[in-house]
Amino acid sequence: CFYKFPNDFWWGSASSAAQSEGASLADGKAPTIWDHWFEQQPGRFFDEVGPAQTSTFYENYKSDIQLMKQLGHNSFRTSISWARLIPDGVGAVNPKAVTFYSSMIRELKDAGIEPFICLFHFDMPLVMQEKGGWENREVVDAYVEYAKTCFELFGQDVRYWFTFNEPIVPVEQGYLYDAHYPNVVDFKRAVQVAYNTMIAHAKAVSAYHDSAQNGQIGIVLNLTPSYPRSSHPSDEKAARIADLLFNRSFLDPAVLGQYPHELAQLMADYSVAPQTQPEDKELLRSGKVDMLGVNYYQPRRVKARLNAVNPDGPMLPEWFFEPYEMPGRKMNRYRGWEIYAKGVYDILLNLKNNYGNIPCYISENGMGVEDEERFLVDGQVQDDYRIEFIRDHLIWINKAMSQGANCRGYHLWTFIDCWSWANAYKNRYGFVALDLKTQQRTIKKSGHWIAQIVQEHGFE
Ligand code: BGP
Repeated sequence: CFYKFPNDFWWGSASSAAQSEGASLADGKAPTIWDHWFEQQPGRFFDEVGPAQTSTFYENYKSDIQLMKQLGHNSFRTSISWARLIPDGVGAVNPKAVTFYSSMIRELKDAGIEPFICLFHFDMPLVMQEKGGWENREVVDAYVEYAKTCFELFGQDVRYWFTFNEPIVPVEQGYLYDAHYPNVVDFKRAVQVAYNTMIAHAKAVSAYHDSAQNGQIGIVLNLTPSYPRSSHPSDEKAARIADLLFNRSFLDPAVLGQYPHELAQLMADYSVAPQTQPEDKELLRSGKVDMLGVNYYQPRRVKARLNAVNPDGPMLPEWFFEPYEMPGRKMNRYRGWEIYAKGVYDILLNLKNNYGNIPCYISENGMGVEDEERFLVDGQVQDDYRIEFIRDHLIWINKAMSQGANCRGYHLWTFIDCWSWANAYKNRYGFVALDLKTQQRTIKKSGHWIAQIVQEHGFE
């Protein structure tokens, strides 16, 4: 059987400014929360390679883009750094940043690679976080001005924009689970952050539409299908609430322009509803996306809560369910994430059936593996496990498409092994291996494999 993909399918990989550019305090760039956090916690990060260096894309973008071309890419997703473009968060634009991003985008276009550009990939400018981050509506307005600046500066060349990457991650990791800066654990504040992010998103979408540019704008969401342990009503209820909290809390306002009634009710019942402004409902309604980026790594399996929660402990999403480890599940043991390729099919069918079959792109999918040097043969990483991972997911994507799902592209996380927020360079994800000492790039087996798939528009 040949798994055929449309000739105009987008094939590529994804990265982000903070994780690939490096030069994090060079050429006028101001610090983000990541630069700040990294400095605060020496020794915490593997290898001590931080955002100041990462994979030196700022310096090497021209040759890296040629490498993308060699790997058959016809699209590439990355982000613009707000702190590089507008170092004070508001006001003056940094001319060196304009030169860099214009040149990078032009270089991609000249190589026949379509840029998919995201405006915010976790990298809050420190100066904005100091004003309260997303809890402060002033920061929302500053973001919208930054977004408009990007549309004006780069909108001639960029046809695909994303307002945010995985907006739930700063909410969970920064305001619930104490894993990212600002290390707050407070459900009510987390809800406010989530809500204000979506207001910022909706305003940016409307601003883009008002600018009458010739392109599309969307948001990248990490969708985690929620599967109940059993069909028992209490397990199903647990899965429904997990879905509400982790998926529909962003998916519904983004695509349908309103929050699910059940979610609003739940927030009210627990006295964690966000502060709103009278114009917000209309803002959300008029800020619906044109398309969606879907990041998919793993499903969420849950069961009804059996053990009572500690009422004196902080409120957490886990009050409503318990994680469930399905026996026999396939694991990526390096990252501790389940591998379940059918999840991507379930997401695409859900978008088809319940979200107007909105056009979507797989904006991230991938497999992080530790110590890939072990798999070196004649200087090339033999990452057959990654090929199998991608292949399995593509088969399910193909099946969803044959049933009418509106998926238009696939981007692997990531192009060149890159720096990661909590794990630095421990887990390698790329089509291209990076030697941290020399910054030398070497194409892995999967990189050659994808080039062939793109050329043949599919595989057997
Ligand atoms: C996604 C992020 C990426 C990337 C990826 C891999 O959530 O959008 O920025 O980091 O996950 O995750 P990790 O690097 O934590 O292994």
